[in-house]
Amino acid sequence: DGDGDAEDDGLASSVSDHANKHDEIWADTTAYSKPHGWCQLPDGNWALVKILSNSSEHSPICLLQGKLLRLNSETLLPANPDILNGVDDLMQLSYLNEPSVLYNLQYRYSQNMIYTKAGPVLVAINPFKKIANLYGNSYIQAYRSKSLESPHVYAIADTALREMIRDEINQSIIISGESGAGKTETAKIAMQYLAALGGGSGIEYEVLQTNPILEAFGNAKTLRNDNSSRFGKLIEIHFSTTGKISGAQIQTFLLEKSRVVQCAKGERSYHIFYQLCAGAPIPLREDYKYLKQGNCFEVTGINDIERFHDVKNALNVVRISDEVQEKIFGILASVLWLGNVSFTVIDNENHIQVVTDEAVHTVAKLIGCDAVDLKLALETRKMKVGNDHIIQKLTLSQAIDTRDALAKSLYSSLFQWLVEQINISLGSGKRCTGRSISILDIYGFESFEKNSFEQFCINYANERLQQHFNRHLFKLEQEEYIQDGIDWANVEFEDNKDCLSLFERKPLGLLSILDEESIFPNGTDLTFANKLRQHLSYNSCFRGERGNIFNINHYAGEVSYDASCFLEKNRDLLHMDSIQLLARCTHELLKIFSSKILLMSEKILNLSSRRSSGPDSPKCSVATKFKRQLFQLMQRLENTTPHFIRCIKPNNSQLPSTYEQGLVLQQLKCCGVLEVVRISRSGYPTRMSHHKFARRYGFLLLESVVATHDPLSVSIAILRQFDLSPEMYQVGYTKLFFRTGQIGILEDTRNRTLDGILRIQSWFRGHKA
Ligand code: AOV
Ligand code: MG
Repeated sequence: DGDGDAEDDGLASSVSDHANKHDEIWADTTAYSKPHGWCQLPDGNWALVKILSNSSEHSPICLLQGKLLRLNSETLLPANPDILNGVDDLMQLSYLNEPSVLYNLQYRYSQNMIYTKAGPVLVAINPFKKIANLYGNSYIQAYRSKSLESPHVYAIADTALREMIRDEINQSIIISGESGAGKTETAKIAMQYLAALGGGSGIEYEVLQTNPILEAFGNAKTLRNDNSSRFGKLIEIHFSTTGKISGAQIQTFLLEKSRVVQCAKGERSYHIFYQLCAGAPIPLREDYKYLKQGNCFEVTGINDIERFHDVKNALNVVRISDEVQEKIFGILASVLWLGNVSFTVIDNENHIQVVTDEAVHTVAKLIGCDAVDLKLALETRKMKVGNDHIIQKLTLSQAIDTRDALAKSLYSSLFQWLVEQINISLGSGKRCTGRSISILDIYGFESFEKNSFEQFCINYANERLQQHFNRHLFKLEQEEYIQDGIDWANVEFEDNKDCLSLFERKPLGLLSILDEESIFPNGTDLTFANKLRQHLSYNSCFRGERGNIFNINHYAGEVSYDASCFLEKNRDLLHMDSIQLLARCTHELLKIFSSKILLMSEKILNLSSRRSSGPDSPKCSVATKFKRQLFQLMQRLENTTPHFIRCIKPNNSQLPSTYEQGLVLQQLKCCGVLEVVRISRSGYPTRMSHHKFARRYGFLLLESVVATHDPLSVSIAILRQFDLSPEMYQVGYTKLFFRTGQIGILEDTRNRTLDGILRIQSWFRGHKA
């Protein structure tokens, strides 16, 4: 074996060749009789090495791509026997170390097998390309009939459907993962399966057509994902007692409003704006300031004109008439034109006047009000002082805020209203008589260079979801042990409760301090950040920095937040003058919107007058409302049987066939897959039925008990003969449960014995000849 020289210092040079060639290393999975191991290369990637000698006194000598190396035994991790190559469930791996898991996933990924089970969880690695022979009707039927059983979203949806009918319990499919990992696509694939199997009445087509609408109005290009969801969504699909879809209901969570008026370079506002402009005769997009600031109009692979037709078609399907669609587009246009409304400073106190130009007139025309009224609402604010009303002139920054608040409010009201219309069409008004399957697709964990209030809320939501994930997986895992009757002391697990309590603690948690500061007359983003530093530094998940900056150590990594605009975004005020303006508009939808907004703000005013605080009671702050929504969501999910899908992003460039080990590892670790694997390691990850075990290893027995005994006795005899220490396995009613690595020992002996038999056979053949 090997003809190179053993070199102590050879690693660096041979390794540098290998850094470029690691694909080859991964591909080198030919049968081996010597044990293999993983060694970490300087670039952080892992390479498979053959271990030639491994004694206790000397460091092991290994063969890496034809070169002999002496490695530090601590850097060498055991590799799995090759019968376990590319197994479709990570639980089958004897060694669950990081390189083994990474290798297994990569091995499968390179063969377009993007789905792998990690015990009860489905891991889905984003292929960033269309994979042939994976989706569509014939595959749906194959999973239905169980002629295909490899891991798949279809298989998860099928299990959910079966369990819903069998157990008469509502189900949920919970999809998580970082931004761009493939959650929204996965949700659609699951919906496709449910629609195909539960179809018939035609309502399933309507359910599917909600996707293009919500994506147009709620998704946008970000630096992470060209089609990033900027809202959370739970779609509950209702089934009749016969298993047919009878309707659906959609609940959305906190749309990112700020994107309407502001987005980073290289990002876009919501797709629908570009679709609308692309459909117009002249490309108007670049004339709109709200769209111009991202300096990004086209997205490769997205045809805005085609999408616009799809959206219009989908709107028709959910019974939104052409006439109403025109009204919707009118509101969208008014939002864009609002962004073009500009101001001139008229005195040295920075007071302003609205420039009377095309923009103001167009907005007024579109929303159906007098241009003079619109100008007044943007230039001044009515204030109540004692019993008198006074009129206050706005400064430039106040006027810009007022204008942007109006635009944001118009857009988010439109979004809310659309969801309501869709729900009416999907028949959520009717009572659901049968059972349901809910699919959860929220915005994934985000960490940008600059993270604001939106990331704060998004990451908080992911933190909540992570807790739900942890609890259920520990529970499931431990239930299997108990079911098979083995001794089992409950496993303690590290959860993210410290981070959640950092957010939720009262009175001194992130959210309560934010609310406190939001109603405090002298509160600013800086005083908020200072209070955080003052009160939260004890929590290991919090790290205060200078100025507005603070860091939170999330389950998925540390994120640095900038508190600028936190208070304003949390208050989310639309001034009474703007609300009254909308109420007076002749545009029909705006009347509906304004009455809703008014209702909300009256609630706020009532609450606050009772509490005698400012006009923005913390009871209705954005963060608190969001927290309440999340709690309700968790309660709803608790009443369902969950099915988890973890989406993984294999590279940050949205490229096909590019698997970055470090990036995948980081997600596996932080989004909990390695966590599940870690729990399994402390438990008994390898399970084999007595029958299979007896057949595979029975021939190794010295006494021949095989013929005369049942599989259970044979299994026990094998375990005795190998002197496996009792804490390394458990004998269940139907299966054997092994600790990590144990089956590898048996497998090695089996291979050596088989090898010996083969050698003896060939020796005999040689001597006969
Ligand atoms: P996300 O929902 O997880 O991100 P998406 O579902 O939008 O991510 O996926 C991002 C992109 O990856 C899609 O637009 C597709 O191009 C590609 N993709 C994902 N899954 C598949 C698949 N199964 N087959 C082919 N391409 C796929 V976010 O919403 O940003 O957190 O907020
Ligand atoms: Mg998404």
